[in-house]
Amino acid sequence: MDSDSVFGNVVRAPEDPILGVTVAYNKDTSPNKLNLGVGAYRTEEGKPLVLNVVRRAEQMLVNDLSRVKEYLPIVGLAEFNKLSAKLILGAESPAIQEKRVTTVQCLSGTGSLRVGGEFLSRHYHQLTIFIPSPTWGNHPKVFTLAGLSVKTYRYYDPATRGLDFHGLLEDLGAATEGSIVLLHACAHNPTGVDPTPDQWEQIRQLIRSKALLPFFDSAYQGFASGSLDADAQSVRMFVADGGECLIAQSYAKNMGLYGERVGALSIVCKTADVASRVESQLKLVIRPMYSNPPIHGASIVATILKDRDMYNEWTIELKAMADRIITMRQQLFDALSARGTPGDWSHIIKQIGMFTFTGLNSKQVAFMTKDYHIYMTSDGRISMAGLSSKTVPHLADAIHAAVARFG
Ligand code: PLA
Repeated sequence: MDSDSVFGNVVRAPEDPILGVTVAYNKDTSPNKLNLGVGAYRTEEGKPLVLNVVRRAEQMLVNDLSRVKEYLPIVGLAEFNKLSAKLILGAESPAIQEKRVTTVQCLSGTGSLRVGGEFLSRHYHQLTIFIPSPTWGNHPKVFTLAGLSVKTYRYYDPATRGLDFHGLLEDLGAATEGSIVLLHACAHNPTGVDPTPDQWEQIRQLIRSKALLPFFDSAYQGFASGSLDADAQSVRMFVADGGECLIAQSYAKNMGLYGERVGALSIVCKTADVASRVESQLKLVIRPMYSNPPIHGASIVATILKDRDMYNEWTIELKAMADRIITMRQQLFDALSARGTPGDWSHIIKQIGMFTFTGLNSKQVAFMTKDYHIYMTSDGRISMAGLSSKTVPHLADAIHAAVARFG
């Protein structure tokens, strides 16, 4: 009997709004089922992809018998950390040369955000973090548990399906001095709407003038435009002004290392001395949390980033993934146009990155899941990376029917 258990009064928790979509998808027995929930890249054949260059790096690691399985230091693999900072800040970054950047290896993007959040809650004078509305569903949970107090700033305007730039400036302008501001470095999730370079510059000026602290979430470097440098421009703009910031990097998407949980947290400081003291405190955050990070994923990344040929091979494979996603946008847009689906669907080709924020409502989404076995998050976000030329017509039929039914 339940009542005999010391856990008898535990209430069943709901599934995660994103990862729970995969749980439901896995239970569906339809041969036509399609998972466009979680942002995971699939090939034209609908299969998960391990990059060639990653396979090659893994072979090299396996063949190298001098490699052992000892613990990494608390901050992770030194070479990986150095190369990660270079990747996001640029090879010639003065901040790196001046040793003002501390980088620690963390458990992918999520772990980097969490470690950064806990560091701030212990050592920063302002405990409020502003996150965009909407944002990745895990952000508020990560930062609340890290001990920060979460507020939102306006970001997306459903009427224009674009950036609510005026609202953003107004909300950040009204934020208490020193507040932390979470910014998506590129390919904003879930909206696919990014500020233009001019808008970024205005955001930067506002943030600096109010001494707000930028915390970048860079989960999609290379996935938005296909160029690693172009997708890092927002971050580099803020680092170039000499000010301080935090950056959480993930290799889940751009190297397809989802399950390896490999990422990095960089904190750009004013001086080398501050950076080294900050690092000493990051170790005190990490040690009681998971002691030290895993070795395999970081070794793959370091092997690729330090070898010119492998790096080049990676950029080509990365661009191919980004291009395939962009092609899917065009195909879906064309398919809806061909069907004469009511409404303006041009946002499908205008939005950037892994996701399209379709504007479909939760009723329409539920209908598409029930009648068409298409799985997506209830906010109407679809992972374009999960789509292929073969499945576009099925999705277009479903959207068309959903709009006709609940338009
Ligand atoms: N930040 C943003 C903006 C993300 O979209 C994601 C992943 C992460 C961080 C964390 O990724 P990582 O810890 O795996 O590096 N978002 C996914 C997956 C792709 C998820 O929800 O966990 C998504 O479907 O939104």
